[in-house]
Amino acid sequence: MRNWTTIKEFEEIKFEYFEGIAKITINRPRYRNAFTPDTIKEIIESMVFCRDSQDIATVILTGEGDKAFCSGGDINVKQIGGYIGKDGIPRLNVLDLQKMIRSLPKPVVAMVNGFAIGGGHVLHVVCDLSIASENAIFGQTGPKVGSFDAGFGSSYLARVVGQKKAREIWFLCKQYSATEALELGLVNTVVPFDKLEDETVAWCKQMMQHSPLALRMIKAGLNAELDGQAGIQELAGNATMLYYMTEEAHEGKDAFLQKRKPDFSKYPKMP
Ligand code: S0N
Repeated sequence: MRNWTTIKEFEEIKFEYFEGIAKITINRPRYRNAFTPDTIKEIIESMVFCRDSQDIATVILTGEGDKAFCSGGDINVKQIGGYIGKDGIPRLNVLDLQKMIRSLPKPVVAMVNGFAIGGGHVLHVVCDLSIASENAIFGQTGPKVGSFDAGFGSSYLARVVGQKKAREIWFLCKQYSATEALELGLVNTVVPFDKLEDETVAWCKQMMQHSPLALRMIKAGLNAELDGQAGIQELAGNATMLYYMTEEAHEGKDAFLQKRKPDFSKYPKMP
């Protein structure tokens, strides 16, 4: 057992830390870890913290218990126009979270400990890596229960498993075992439930031996290929960050502040 320390107390999630790894656990096992708008708000707040923290290199997303990773939106609070949280406003803020997971400049690993269904399935799909326990079950239910995710939940899924399988997953609303998910390339590996956290932490630790900037740029590049202007913006933002680390960029800033003409002639023009 690892000694996870609580980063912040929340009502619907756990947010914990261990040796460079943040773990976000959806903590609603009574509802198979279905999310409400408030669950999502708490995860987004935690993700912002992970993004800013110098101590956090990788993030694990999981669900409490041995039954479910996440069973999607909490159908009890689904109303006309979206899901209702404490503020009474209907929303689909899980879409904000999907974008955030994809653009977080650190690896996000789904530790799939049971059912990953509906919007919960989409959450694992948008994570960088998925590590599943043998009892994990995967599937979309939208067309059966009156919802659908035609965004990342369909288009990115198709990039992962191919167009035919993505259509099968959505049109037939079948459930897939962990072994089937592995064969589909939907998850990276499958381990016994009692090894799930060990394996996930081992993968995180292996990534943490590598250059965080290299991982960040690879993630941005893989996103950019799929995400159009938004993907280019993300990749370009990383390039700008790197440029800001150069003397050449400082010369422009210094010249402006010193009220002189910048001298960029000394900087290399790489082939
Ligand atoms: C997960 C399933 C397969 C587990 O089955 P199992 O083990 O037999 O347990 P159950 O007895 O069914 O469940 C135990 C208790 O948990 C409650 N519960 C389970 N899932 C939910 C849920 N999603 N919401 C609320 N409660 C849930 C059960 O009701 C039960 O309670 P009690 O004990 O009181 O009977 C099985 O539970 C299952 O199939 N669940 C439903 C899964 C589902 O259909 N989820 C999809 C919901 N929709 C989305 O996720 C939409 C995604 C989304 O947010 C979105 C994104 C982009 C664009 C649009 C949308 C959109 O919302 O439309």
